Amino acid sequence: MALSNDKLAAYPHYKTFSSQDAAVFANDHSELFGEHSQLHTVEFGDGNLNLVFRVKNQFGTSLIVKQALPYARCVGESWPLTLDRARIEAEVLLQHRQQVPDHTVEVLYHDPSKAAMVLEDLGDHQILRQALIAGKQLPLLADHLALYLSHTAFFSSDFVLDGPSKKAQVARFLNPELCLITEDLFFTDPFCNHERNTFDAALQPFVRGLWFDEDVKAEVASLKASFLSKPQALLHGDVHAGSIFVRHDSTKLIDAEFGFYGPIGFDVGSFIGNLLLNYFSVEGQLNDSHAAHAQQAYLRQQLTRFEVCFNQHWRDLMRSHTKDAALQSERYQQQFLQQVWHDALGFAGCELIRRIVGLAHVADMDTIANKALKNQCELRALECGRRLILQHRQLASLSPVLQLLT
Ligand code: SR1
Ligand code: MG
Repeated sequence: MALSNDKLAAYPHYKTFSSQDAAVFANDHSELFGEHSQLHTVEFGDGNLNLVFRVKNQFGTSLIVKQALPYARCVGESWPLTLDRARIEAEVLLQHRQQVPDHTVEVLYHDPSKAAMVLEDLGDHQILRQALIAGKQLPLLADHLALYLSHTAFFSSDFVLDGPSKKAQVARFLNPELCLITEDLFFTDPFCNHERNTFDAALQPFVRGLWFDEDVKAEVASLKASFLSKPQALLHGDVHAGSIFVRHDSTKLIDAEFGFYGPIGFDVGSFIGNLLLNYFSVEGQLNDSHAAHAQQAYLRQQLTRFEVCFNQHWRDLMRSHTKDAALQSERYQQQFLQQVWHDALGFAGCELIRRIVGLAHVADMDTIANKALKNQCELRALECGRRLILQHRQLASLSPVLQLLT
């Protein structure tokens, strides 16, 4: 497919892959298939931005090829988007996999000039969002996310890297175009009457209330300022329930194209926000009230467990792996962790609101068939989001939030 788009100017070797191109790319850059393989390829990407192919041979061996398009897939060519996001994604995943190999998808090969990469196939896993909507309970989810988020953040932070190395990393992962998407969709659009917003008419009174609430707007402004100007660690940048593959005993993060150096609380808060979105959707998704209560109890338990495990990892890491002499101050370390939680709870509040009011919704809510019930679930989530935003600087931890949920 020939495209004319100035995002392509720096990419003379770029061509949007056909299924055949994806098969050749996977075969050329992996030993996995072997000489007599007959390859079958399907494009099955259902995300907002990219092409995703599964290339499989007649023996069932398979790989994933992911390629960035020079525009946002969910909107079309009218929204041009940098191809550099494929490089960022591959490099973030490679770095995160060094810290947490068990919970990061494996990048087998990547070619920035083609904006493409070969990934291990996680076909025996399921997207977390689908699992949660179906009422599945993943017992190790909180432990795994706490490990992933604490280790990836800590080892890319000032606690470990010296000034010049950290600044080189910050420069390598500036990711201005993808950050701008988050700056707009997460912090700006939902809090004003923006044309990209979409929400049901029944939510109008609540949403309009938000748009004119100066207290909410001031808190969101300070959260956005943190997102813009707090390069604490190399974030995944988009830890929603569609970026996490799960199996009963396994959890793997994928899709790190929004990666950049930002506030540690952003990834933590995005994850918490997504569990809360599912929590508020449960009554609309699960007809059996016993099953619904059990699912909500599971989600509260996982949120509690996540907080405990994250704090434990973070304190252990700060105590035993801090290289910077000044940052070894115990009092500073306590204050730092406290600040991460203040930020995280505020970001979680924004995630709750932007996924109901903004451009990019979540299936947890959108697939609730009964409209009145859907709006009831959405309003509860919006109210929780509003409170989190207003109170995040006073909230020292998740537990008072969870108490409000019971
Ligand atoms: C146009 S991109 C919309 C959303 O999808 C991504 O996964 C991010 O969450 C982004 O905000
Ligand atoms: Mg994604």
